[in-house]
Amino acid sequence: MRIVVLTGAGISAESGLRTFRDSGGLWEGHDVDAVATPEGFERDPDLVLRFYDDRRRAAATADPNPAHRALARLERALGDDFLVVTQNVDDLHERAGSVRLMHMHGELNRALCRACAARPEWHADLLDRPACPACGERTLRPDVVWFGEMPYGLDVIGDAVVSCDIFVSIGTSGAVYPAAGYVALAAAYGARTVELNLEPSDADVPFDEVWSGLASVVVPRWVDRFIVRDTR
Ligand code: BJW
Repeated sequence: MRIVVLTGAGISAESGLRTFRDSGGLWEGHDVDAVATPEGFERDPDLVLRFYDDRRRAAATADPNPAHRALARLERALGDDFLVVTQNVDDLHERAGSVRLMHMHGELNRALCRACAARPEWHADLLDRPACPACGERTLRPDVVWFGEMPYGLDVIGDAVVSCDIFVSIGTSGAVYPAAGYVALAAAYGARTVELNLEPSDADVPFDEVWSGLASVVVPRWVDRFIVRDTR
């Protein structure tokens, strides 16, 4: 049985990281065009670098919650038949123990060099324009995928989505493509589709099964269906 899990900001909300579109969300006070487009970066790089430096620091002090840990537990049980595709740029899945993981919208803990396209691991601020470790140019930006840019790993993700038996969407509003289209794709290829969210999202097609509630509560409950005994 193959399972693909798509996660969004809602899974990290109870770790203290704000979501994008909920009331009080991250982009209140920040125009999306200003901080999440290449054009916004060209217009005001300091604003964008400061925005991501702040978020990198916030993510570093956050801890994985029971939802992240439950998915890592399920991966240990299913091995290669399990894949987490996250839209999140934090590293809470890997710190919970997930290994089979795709960061389709990039990672806060990587930089992207606009001169040589290197993608070094990066944990420090970018605002002071550090040099790229590969080419020496001071042309680093956050390695995150902004609107109008191509997400990472689409071939691998697409293959996994069309061949899974169960597709699960956790804590995402279904407002951003191509991720938002995966539920329809999985359903078209015969997968059972499941949504775990605080409230039903805006999906293209109805899910077969909907579990409403906090991720920290419903994700471990859903995972426990598949695991007989794992005390780690
Ligand atoms: C809880 C909870 C709790 C709260 N427990 N739940 C049609 C097809 C293809 C593309 C497009 C299209 N139409 C438009 C496009 C272009 C565009 C797009 O989608 N625009 C929309 C505005 C319509 N997409 C793109 O530009 C993408 N690139 C692209 O399309 O390339 C060409 C291409 C074409 C065809 C095929 C393939 C490629 C790139 C998108 C990049 C998005 N980047 C961002 C920023 C990343 C860096 C950063 O983090 O700053 O990614 S935008 C932002 O939204 C971020 C997120 O990953 C993403 C999704 O947000 P998410 O995770 O869903 O968060 P929220 O806040 O929206 O929802 C939170 C949810 O949690 C809610 O449902 C709550 O209920 C729930 N929740 N607390 C459980 N405790």
